Amino acid sequence: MSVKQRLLELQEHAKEQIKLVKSIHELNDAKAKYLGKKGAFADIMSMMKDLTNEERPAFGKLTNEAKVAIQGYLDEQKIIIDEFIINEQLEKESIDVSMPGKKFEVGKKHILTQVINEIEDLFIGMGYEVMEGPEVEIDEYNFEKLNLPKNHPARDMQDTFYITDETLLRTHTSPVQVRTMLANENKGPIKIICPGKVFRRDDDDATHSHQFMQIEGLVVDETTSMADLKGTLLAAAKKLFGEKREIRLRPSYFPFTEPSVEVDVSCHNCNGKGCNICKGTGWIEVLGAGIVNDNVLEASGYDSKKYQGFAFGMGVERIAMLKYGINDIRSFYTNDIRFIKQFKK
Ligand code: 2U9
Repeated sequence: MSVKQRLLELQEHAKEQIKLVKSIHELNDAKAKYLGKKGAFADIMSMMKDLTNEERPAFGKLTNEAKVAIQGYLDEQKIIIDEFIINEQLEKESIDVSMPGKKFEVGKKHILTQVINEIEDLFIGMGYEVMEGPEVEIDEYNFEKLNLPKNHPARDMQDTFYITDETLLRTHTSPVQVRTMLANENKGPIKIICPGKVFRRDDDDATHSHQFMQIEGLVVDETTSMADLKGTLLAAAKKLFGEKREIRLRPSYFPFTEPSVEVDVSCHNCNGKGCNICKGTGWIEVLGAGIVNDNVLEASGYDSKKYQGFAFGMGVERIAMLKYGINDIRSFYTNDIRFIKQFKK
């Protein structure tokens, strides 16, 4: 067999064999088999010694052409294998869009946060600013500047957790109003609500908690009157409990307001006819309020001859319990997921 025939045969054989190769690993083996040092060409090269000097260049050219052709088959097969691998991977990783998706639990705001946000929104709508302050307070801001000097009997109702003789866990958010008045350098008008956590020494039961949330409001201006207070609280009651609600004020006592009132809202359950929620009276007590005591204005640097103001305070848990029919204040804090999950928005 001539050298040329041997080369053609080898090339043809390589072409057929390389077409059958299915992986990169096999392709590397094929490359070694045909083009490697000890590969198929080694035999042919040994025929070189039997050739004349004239025949050798033509032989070299033919050998080279055969090698280039075989390298071409290897390259073509590599493209085919690469494509096959990618297709196989795509097939494996394809997504079945008709499969149901993974369910993600979306968290909700705690019901107390929802009610606080609702109350904040309604007062912001009336031009109020929201102010916050520290839960650990000094006696001076929590009591003294609110017309509750040491040994005042009204302090008994607001016994609390003391850190030192002069620092304590605040019993109401009123010190935030005090801080706002003190910080107001030009002693101009104020219109704020102050939401936050407060603490009192109490025996916990269905309606009492040693820790609860309050929202208090304070308006200070030159002509603020009881009529403004009543209009403001009526608007708030209607937004919170429905447009049909009415309010009534009953005389009361707080050291920081004079006169003071307790505020009832007509029952949202029976429209004032009398039911078990309003204990047959048609009215439900929801907040306390009054005209800011002159001593309180003066203690924070306001001229009580020029300024007057009104203030109000409410317990957020009580509002939430009335709105949503919750019968135990402890439910807000015991973190039973079945309770929390009921108040999805
Ligand atoms: C300043 C001046 C006056 C805040 C007020 C009430 C009436 C009130 C209670 C409601 C239920 C507390 O959460 S509760 O137990 N609050 O009745 N709070 S007037 O008066 C202020 C506050 C700050 C400087």
